[in-house]
Amino acid sequence: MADKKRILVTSALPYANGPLHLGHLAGAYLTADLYVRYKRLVGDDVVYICGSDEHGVPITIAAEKEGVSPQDIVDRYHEMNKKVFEDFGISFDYYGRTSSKVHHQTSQEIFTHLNEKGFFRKKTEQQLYDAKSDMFLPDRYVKGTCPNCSFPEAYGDQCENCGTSLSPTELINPISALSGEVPELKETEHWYMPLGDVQPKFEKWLETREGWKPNVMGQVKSWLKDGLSDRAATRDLSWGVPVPLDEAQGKVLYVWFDAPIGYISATKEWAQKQGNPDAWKKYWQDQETELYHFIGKDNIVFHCIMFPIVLMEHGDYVLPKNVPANEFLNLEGKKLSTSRGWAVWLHEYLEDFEPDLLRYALGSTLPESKDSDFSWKDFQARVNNELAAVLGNFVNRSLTFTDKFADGKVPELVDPTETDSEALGSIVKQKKKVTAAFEAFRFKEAISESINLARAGNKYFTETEPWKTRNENPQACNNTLYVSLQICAALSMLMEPVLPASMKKLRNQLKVAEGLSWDEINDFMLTSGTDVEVGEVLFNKVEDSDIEKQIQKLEERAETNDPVSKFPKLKENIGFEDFMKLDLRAGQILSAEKIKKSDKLLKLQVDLGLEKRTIVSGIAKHVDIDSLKGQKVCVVANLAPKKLMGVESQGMILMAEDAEGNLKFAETTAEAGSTIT
Ligand code: B3M
Ligand code: ZN
Repeated sequence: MADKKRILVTSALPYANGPLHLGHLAGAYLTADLYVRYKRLVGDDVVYICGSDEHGVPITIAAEKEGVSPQDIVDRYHEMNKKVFEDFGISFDYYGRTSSKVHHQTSQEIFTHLNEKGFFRKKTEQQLYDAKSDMFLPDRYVKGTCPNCSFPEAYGDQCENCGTSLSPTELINPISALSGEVPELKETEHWYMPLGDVQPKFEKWLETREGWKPNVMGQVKSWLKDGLSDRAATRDLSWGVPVPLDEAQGKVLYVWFDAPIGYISATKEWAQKQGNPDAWKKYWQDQETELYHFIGKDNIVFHCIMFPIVLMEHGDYVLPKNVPANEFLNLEGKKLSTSRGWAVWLHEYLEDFEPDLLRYALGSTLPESKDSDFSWKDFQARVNNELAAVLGNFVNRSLTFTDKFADGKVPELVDPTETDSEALGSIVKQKKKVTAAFEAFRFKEAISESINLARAGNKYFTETEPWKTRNENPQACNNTLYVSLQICAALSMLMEPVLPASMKKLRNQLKVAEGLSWDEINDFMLTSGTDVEVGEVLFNKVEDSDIEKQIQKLEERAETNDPVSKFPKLKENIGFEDFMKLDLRAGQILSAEKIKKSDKLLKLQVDLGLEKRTIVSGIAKHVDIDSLKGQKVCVVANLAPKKLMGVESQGMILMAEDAEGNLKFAETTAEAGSTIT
């Protein structure tokens, strides 16, 4: 066997601000796991690192939306995401988190080292500031119109419509995402990475990279063509890694500065856990290491340009050998969108199906070189027509025939025909193709060439008709079973990366030892005379009704989240202070009468606990006036009094309007006078 390589693989650290969906798996995790599992079988020294990205505006915005602390958010989703990865068999050696102490220290050390080398350029600049919330508005804290495509909902760091990366001050008509106010400009000081200065050196390094995917290299080249500009490594925020300088009080490191360093910190923590705290160094500081970052295409600039420049300028670290980024996965022909509910959540998937099925179906449609589509129909077809009808069926017929006609043992191969030898030969032939595909990060191809071996096996089984030869020519039958079982054994290893749980079952049935290496995949893995076992069916078919249920779930959720639904669009956010100005109280209607000359208005006497009020309300057409007495209601108690049809109204009753325009009481069970907050 060739010399063992030292390989460090990372998958993008997902933000711990929500659950994971199909798009995540297809982007940075399944491919990396396929690669890592393959490389482990090859016998290389592999460490696979990931963890939660717990800083940045995506976290604080999620916390503000829910009215909880950022720590609550990251604690919740770190655990949830870690578990779902485990359930899907994503085989990280370590899953860290960027809120850890080791991470804070590591990022501060790297910042300090770069700062002492004079890498950063300190600049004072005008930035958007929300006076009402007393806060600068970096990144997603500001929304506005994209200067590139005029999309009205672009963020301060990026337009999700055209993909352009932006800085907040480039937005047309910026609005604070916090208060809805128009921000002002205010001076602030930041530490910038002068990427442009390093560009020539960086380009030289880039030229030495081999085998990068055209979609990745293309994007990198286009950034370089435009010329790299300075990027701030610091932010005026309170959540994050504090900038380790006295003069930078109240500032934290930019999340994209600290997050990739998370790969290093997590490797340190992994090493500590191994009981060998220095073990991380050889993975990050010995130039023999092959470093691979697996990511989605939206992270290319950070992993292919910014982080390599940081590492290069630091001087002590290994730079990536390759960054096999994926494109995007669409869902049922439409762009995935968590805000619109157009997503399949991984934890929900697991309520209905086995993880291996999705690993296979998704692995077969990965957006490797262009965007691809996941549909439930395709999922069903992959499971039924490939996993069940080809792989499962082949394994099942090979084992049941052996059980019935060969005493449950691997028979001898005697005087094989050309057909037998050819089928046996397909093992090594397909193994070569699968190996080449894995080495070139062509995972779809690795999977399809693996299943092609099962296909060849199935075809061979049918052609040699063991159900006939078992009477006419028992040795021919034995030869068919020998060859088929060898193919099954090879499949149990070749398909281990994509189907870890099912292939383990298969190895058990075939008595293939655990711990074999890729080198040991050949056409004589099973010894004649070995007992094999007919086990449970490996893959059950997915019924139409299973799929319909999924599609329905998707559509229902999309409807409730659809921004162009039957309900009016949500109004702009208001600040908490604005909300607190309202004095809402529980009340109870004492009496109701019609107001003359009006068919809409009712004059109500309402008990507000501390006092009684007269309230005029436009609900006459929506309620039964005789049943109003005793009705509990919510009242806006501090609305300025207003005369309506000659009657002074001293407040307002809260009503909910449905899609047809019917008004219903916003009810309460509280005692009259209770405050509503
Ligand atoms: N958390 C962005 C993302 O989830 C970011 C990746 C960090 S990798 C260092 O898309
Ligand atoms: Zn745009």
